[in-house]
Amino acid sequence: MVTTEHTGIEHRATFCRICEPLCGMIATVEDGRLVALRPDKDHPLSTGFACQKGIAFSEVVNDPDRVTTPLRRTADGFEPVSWDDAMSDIADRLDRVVRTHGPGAVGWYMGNPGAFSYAHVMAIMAFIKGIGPGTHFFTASSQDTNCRLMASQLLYGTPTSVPIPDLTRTDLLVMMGANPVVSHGSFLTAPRIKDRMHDIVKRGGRVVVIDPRKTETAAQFEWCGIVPDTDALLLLSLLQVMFAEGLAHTREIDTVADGSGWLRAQVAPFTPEVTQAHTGVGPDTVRDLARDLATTPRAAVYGRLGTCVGRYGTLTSYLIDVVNLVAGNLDKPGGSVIVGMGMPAQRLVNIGMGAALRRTYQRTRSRIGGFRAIIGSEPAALMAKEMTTPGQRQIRAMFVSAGNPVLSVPNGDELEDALDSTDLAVGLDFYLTETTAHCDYVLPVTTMYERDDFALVFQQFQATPFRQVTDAVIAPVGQARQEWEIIGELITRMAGQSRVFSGLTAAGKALRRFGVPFTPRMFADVVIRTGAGGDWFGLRRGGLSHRKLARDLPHGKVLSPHLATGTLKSAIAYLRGRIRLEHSDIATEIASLLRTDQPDSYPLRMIGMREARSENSWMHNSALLMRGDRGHHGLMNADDAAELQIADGSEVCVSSPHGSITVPVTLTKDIMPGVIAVPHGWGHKGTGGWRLANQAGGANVNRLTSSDPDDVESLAGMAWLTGVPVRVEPV
Ligand SMILES: Nc1nc2c(c(=O)[nH]1)N[C@H]1C(S)=C(S)[C@@H](COP(=O)(O)OP(=O)(O)OC[C@H]3O[C@@H](n4cnc5c(=O)[nH]c(N)nc54)[C@H](O)[C@@H]3O)O[C@H]1N2
Ligand SMILES: Nc1nc2c(c(=O)[nH]1)N[C@H]1C(S)=C(S)[C@@H](COP(=O)(O)OP(=O)(O)OC[C@H]3O[C@@H](n4cnc5c(=O)[nH]c(N)nc54)[C@H](O)[C@@H]3O)O[C@H]1N2
Ligand code: SF4
Ligand SMILES: [Mo]
Repeated sequence: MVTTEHTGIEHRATFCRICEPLCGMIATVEDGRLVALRPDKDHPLSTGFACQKGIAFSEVVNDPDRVTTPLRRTADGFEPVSWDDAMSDIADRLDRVVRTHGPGAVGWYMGNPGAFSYAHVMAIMAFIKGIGPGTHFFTASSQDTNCRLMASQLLYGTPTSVPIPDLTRTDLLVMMGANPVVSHGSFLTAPRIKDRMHDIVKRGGRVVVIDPRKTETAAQFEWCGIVPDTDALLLLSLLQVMFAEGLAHTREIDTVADGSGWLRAQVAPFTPEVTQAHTGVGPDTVRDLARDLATTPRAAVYGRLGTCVGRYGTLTSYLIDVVNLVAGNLDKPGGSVIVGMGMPAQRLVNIGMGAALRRTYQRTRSRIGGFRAIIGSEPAALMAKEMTTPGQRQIRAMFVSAGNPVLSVPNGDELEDALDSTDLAVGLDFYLTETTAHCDYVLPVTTMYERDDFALVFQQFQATPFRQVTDAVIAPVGQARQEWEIIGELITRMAGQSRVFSGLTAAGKALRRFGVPFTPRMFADVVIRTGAGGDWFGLRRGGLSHRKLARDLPHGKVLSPHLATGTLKSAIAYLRGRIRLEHSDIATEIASLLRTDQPDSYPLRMIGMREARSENSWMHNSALLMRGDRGHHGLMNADDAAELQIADGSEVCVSSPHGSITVPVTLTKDIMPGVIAVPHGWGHKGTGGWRLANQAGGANVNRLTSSDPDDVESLAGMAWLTGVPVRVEPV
């Protein structure tokens, strides 16, 4: 909707895409320039809420440090070049790499903001498919969600069926490894999530937060402290109690799942007394929680980043769903629910997709470490080694879009050298970052407000089913272009020179012959029209299409007040339509749980910590967010610090077997003994072009994490980012 106050000023309804709630925003546009952002009061779910980052985003759009022309690296820095020069040189060099070394010499890393642009994701898929078999693909998900997807692949046969807690109806929410008061929720799209959690308490329910730190979320609800990276043991003990005390909903389990006998035998040794020594959670607490979960009619366990980035991410994610199943809470109102897109043939779509993705998983192995591919992606922790290790499929041309892996992936130093060693490195970003500074070309992209959007990836994680699309609210700043346009042009240029992409461009030509140039929006339209609430191309009167949403419903539309339940079968991709509990890979993980121990010289465990005014590595250049001289600091237990003679606010040296950093620490009682929390995304050091961020500096915490294949989680290739053994010393 556009309201014109007086000539030149417009207020346009749109939505924020920095993080997952996708809060409604009103953009004030003056003479084509985005001058302000404010929360949209008419958005049915965020109802006038937006966080500081969302509001500060106009500073990113208008940042004087923003890259707005293509840049080429020279011996002494970067120089602006024309799009045509940049694209023709990139196409030539890429063509040479593919001709000489084959498609396996090409790699792409897509970072977190990529997931918020459906067109960006689609274009990369087309690119990788077009280059040919063996092309390497990495995403931020191997530092985030791949194990959650893998657990779904094991249980339901497809990584795309991921349950979420039915937030608006639950009476007991157990949150493990998530801090939504700061993060605003993840794999759970729920605007005003903090309010929705307080609603649970208001209706007489409870929210229990299991976390090594008494976080901003834990402080507002009930906190249960846990030793980092031991959640799998806690979950096993919950299951042990449920089976031993006859609380397990056995009839229900056997109706929907195969393998309950196997499961029961697996969990039997893990009594709360056995697990307590590892988790630090007392047997009474475990028994009470098991009883509450199994007897509260509307209860759900939800796990997120903290349960994904330890050494057992897949096992832990698997066990969270299994606890929900055994407690009788899967696919129930107020329980844990797989949402899906609500397509009429959802089950058939899942069966087809699940079979294809399972086949890819079985057939592909990463060159380094032999890891299997989760939705076609490899472990990013091994990306540098894939560039530097000679042999077939060594990466020689590397693309990085919407990511800053030098700061976000283990061993950034190794990655900097690796990028420098390639024949071609190209970054698609609107900043010169610690990563893109190592690219031969940096191509300027539009920000989210300079492109149309439909948050495809997040539709199935909505706590309240909802649809919204947006047009671009301003034209691209400077010479910025959308990723899909850049990739599309590269595909066209390459197809002109070699045979790669000829299939894709033929399909594009065929469409154009019918008078329809292909745009990603066509795909979004099909999804909207065939999904829940869609118009089924005219068959359903009053239903939604992209056009209708854009034209008539600028603040979006709630599809129904609550999630649909009783839909489990359509989410299962196994032909039998039943959940599979028994997996030898899971048994192997369980067997290895008690074997791992802490090296003596690294007695503490490091965890991560997100901050309200940061978004991973990339919002440290906004004056609004950096006000008050913000800098990087860790958080340490006051008793541990006293023992080490460390004073509040002093600098400490944190070392792991892989590296060391120096960072000031704040002391607190609100963290488990033996644990230190250090935020990631800092460590700006002047290679990047963001001046304010560089001034703030900080340390790259991922110098402490491991890029050794032995430390990568075996089932989903997850980086090990929590519970990292460290030593802390005063400096
Ligand atoms: N303000 C802000 N918001 C963000 C981001 C940001 O950088 N800043 N990043 C966005 C991104 S990319 C994501 S993926 C989401 C993540 O959102 P969340 O999943 O909510 O993740 P975090 O906020 O990192 O919270 C993870 C919690 O897990 C705890 N933890 C660490 N190790 C363990 C463990 O072994 N067991 C248990 N039980 N807990 C553990 C940590 O103490 C922490 O409180 O946030 C998004 N939102
Ligand atoms: N130790 C530790 N490491 C972590 C984590 C942790 O908790 N602890 N968290 C992990 C998680 S969950 C994640 S998601 C990753 C994030 O890791 P990455 O995605 O690799 O890094 P970001 O810092 O999010 O960098 C995003 C980049 O994208 C650019 N950008 C923003 N919007 C757009 C856009 O629309 N298009 C393009 N082309 N570029 C854009 C920004 O300028 C920035 O340079 O970090 C992971 N690393
Ligand atoms: S919570 Fe996330 S989506 Fe909402 S305004 Fe803040 S950054 Fe944007
Ligand atoms: Mo993430």
